[in-house]
Amino acid sequence: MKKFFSVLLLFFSLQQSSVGQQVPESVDDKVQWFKEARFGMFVHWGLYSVLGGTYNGRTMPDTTLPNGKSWYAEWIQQRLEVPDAVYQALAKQFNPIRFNAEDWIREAKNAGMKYFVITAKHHDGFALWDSKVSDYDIAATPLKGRDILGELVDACKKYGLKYGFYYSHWQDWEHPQGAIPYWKPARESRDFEKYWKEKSLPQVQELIERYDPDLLWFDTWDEEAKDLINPARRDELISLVRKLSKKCLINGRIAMHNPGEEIDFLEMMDNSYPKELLEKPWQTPATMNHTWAWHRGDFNWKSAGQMLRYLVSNASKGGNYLLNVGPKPDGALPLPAVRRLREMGAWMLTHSEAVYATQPVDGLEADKGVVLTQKNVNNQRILYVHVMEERADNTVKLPIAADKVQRCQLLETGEELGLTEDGTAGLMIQLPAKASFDSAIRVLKVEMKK
Ligand code: FHN
Repeated sequence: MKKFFSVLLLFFSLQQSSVGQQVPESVDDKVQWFKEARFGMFVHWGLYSVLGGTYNGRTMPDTTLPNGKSWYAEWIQQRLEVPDAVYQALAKQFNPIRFNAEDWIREAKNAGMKYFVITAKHHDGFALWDSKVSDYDIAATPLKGRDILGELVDACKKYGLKYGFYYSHWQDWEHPQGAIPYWKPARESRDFEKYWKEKSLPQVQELIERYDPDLLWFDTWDEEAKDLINPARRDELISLVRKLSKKCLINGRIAMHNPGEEIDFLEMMDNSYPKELLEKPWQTPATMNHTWAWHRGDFNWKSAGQMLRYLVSNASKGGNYLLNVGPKPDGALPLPAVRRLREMGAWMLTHSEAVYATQPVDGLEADKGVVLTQKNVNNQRILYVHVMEERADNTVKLPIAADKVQRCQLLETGEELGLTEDGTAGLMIQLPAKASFDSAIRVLKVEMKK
């Protein structure tokens, strides 16, 4: 009897849960595209790419140095103690003869990505566009005269991707008053406000006025930023962006320690995946290997299947996955990255409807290794059941009454799947023979009766 009531309770809670009940808000909502996009490309590319993790015979990580343990390649100037003048002279060597904006954006598009974010300026302070505010920019390289960001923006428009810029508003290792890592002796006359007014705010203004981005990706990551990026400066920057653009989204890492209410979406820490549903739209910035920028000795490539599981699992919690690629100094994308993008794109080709514009399913417990997304199509509730691991008995159980289900198919092929009512667990879905699967995640499409 007790069992009967708990099953009844489960059926009832499903009816009351958010399954398919959330109709997307108005499309006038400027964050709407972000809430539906789920998958984007992040690119870290700049002078650090010329070094690719090695300087003067040392390769990161170099534990003989006091702060050499960490090994993101874009941090090489600090981690391997490259003298500022030596580092800045790399501008003369930044000559990406194989760079082709359309090649990059086509790879993103074919992978199923809906937006693109590139480091317009990382912590080293180098601007990837011809900036009127600073001479430490693309015009100091052999690319003088080329508008790299403009070419990427045009390609994004051509292929229908939203686009945005990473801008390091806090750390700036070139401007004498920009923030530097905590372990460096403080600079003589620390006047962050000077940097803020002279470089940070004007460059953000330039980026918006010149390229009209859909989002800006600011970067802080812990308490270390809290004195310099205090609420007054955070709000000043937000006001500037709002004044110049009606559409530009702002991420939470503008002030990770205290993002406030005005940001548009939350940014997780690097490669971090929340366990809970969150109040605001959100995304995880993630790497394919360890580093963000290209590192010749980083062989820690995640598999495409693993990254698809992150993507789908984020989607099941209402979040996006911003997956990074670190192009080589000549402008080519590393082949292991390209292969993974294509593998992910192959899966997305037949499964993307279970990812884009889906909603989390709150209050419905799925089996271990199974996650759920849902959407409403013509007033019909569709439940997507993502089977992330092999199942010993080749079945999936769902706490749903069988008579509420109109049809259940394997999403990729349309093959109808057998359903049986399971007395204790609700619905038992029989998967086709294991041999017929070769993809990382199998998705079952469950159409509920109207
Ligand atoms: O220090 C940066 C790092 O280089 C990289 O840009 C990441 C991307 O999320 N953000 C900072 C560390 O969290």
